[in-house]
Amino acid sequence: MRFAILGLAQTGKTSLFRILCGPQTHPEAYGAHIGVAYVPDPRLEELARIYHPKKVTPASLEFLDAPALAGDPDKDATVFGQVRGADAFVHVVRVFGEQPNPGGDGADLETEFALVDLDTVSKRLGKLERDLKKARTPELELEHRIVEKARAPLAAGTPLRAQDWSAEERKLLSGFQLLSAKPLLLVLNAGEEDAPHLEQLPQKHDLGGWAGQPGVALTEICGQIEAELAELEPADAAEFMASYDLRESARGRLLHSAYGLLGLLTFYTVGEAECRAWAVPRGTVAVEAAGTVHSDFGRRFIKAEVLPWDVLVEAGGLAAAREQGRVRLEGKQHEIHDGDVLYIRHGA
Ligand SMILES: Nc1nc2c(ncn2[C@@H]2O[C@H](COP(=O)(O)OP(=O)(O)OP(=O)(O)O)[C@@H](O)[C@H]2O)c(=O)[nH]1
Ligand SMILES: [Mg+2]
Repeated sequence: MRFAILGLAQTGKTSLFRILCGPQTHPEAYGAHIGVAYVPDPRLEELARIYHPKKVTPASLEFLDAPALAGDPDKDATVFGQVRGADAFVHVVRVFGEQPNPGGDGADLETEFALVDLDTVSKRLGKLERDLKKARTPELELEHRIVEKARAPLAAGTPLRAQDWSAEERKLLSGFQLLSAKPLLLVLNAGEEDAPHLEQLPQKHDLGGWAGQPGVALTEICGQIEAELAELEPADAAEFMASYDLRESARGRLLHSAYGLLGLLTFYTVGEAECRAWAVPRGTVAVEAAGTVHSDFGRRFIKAEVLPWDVLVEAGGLAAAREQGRVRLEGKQHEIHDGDVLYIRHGA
């Protein structure tokens, strides 16, 4: 799952990227960088205490630090081209410095998204109408109906993620990689004077319209301080946080929001070699989960042994949990729950 970090120049995009991914990042084309953020997970730590594995691998999300936006759809076309394939966006807006206008900056990007999408959709409609004149197939008519349905809100400047879509409509629209259809995490980046009362920022800047919108999450950070924090040892970090009256590091909060926004859950695989957490969408079934772990496991799936992580911890291991009859044997279509541990049985 990949998030692209967007925002105007000097709003704190790279600071946020460093908070999430640390210093190990990979340069991409056109000045963008890609990094991996590991999701802090106390449940995984407890599982690792039983197995003492060689390797502990938390779930991860990818972030792309995109070049600054100019605030104009024509000038921003290159950046939008780079981030189009992301699963969701993080929009960093400035709340520090001179005359911050986070609500306005947030709304401006929504307008840009809608304009760019309107262009994509209008071009597609033109093509569909030409094709329909040649042959009226049910497929073309269906696509025409869906694309036409998307055009109306875009023309009014409303993002597509705020609309109700059926699964069929969603599937078709996802092929167009429309910007305003993707989930959005709006990050208010405040100055250090706001560090002790970050949660009051949405009220202070009148962001009422943003909170609670479908497909939108809102988080406040103090980017500059927390980017420094991300590079300290844990003991130094605690002291540093206290000195700024910061209660919780932004990293955990941001990743938690990102997880919720994408509707993800975590399942685990355990063993002496590796204990690992996996992030998958809610609704994932056993055979899909197996395929995430290894494509061969998905193809040759037979059954999965499933038990909640805390039951495994209480039993002290999979063998003991089996003896106690606390492990269920599940088939391909069994829906995975957050916190499940899977032991996948597959053919050779
Ligand atoms: N006061 C204050 N300044 C900040 C904060 N975050 C960023 N800045 C300032 O903004 C500058 C740019 O921060 P970056 O994280 O590099 O911002 P960016 O959005 O990546 O910048 P560009 O990539 O150049 O568009 C920093 O050098 C700081 O001076 C903050 O939380 N508070
Ligand atoms: Mg930058």
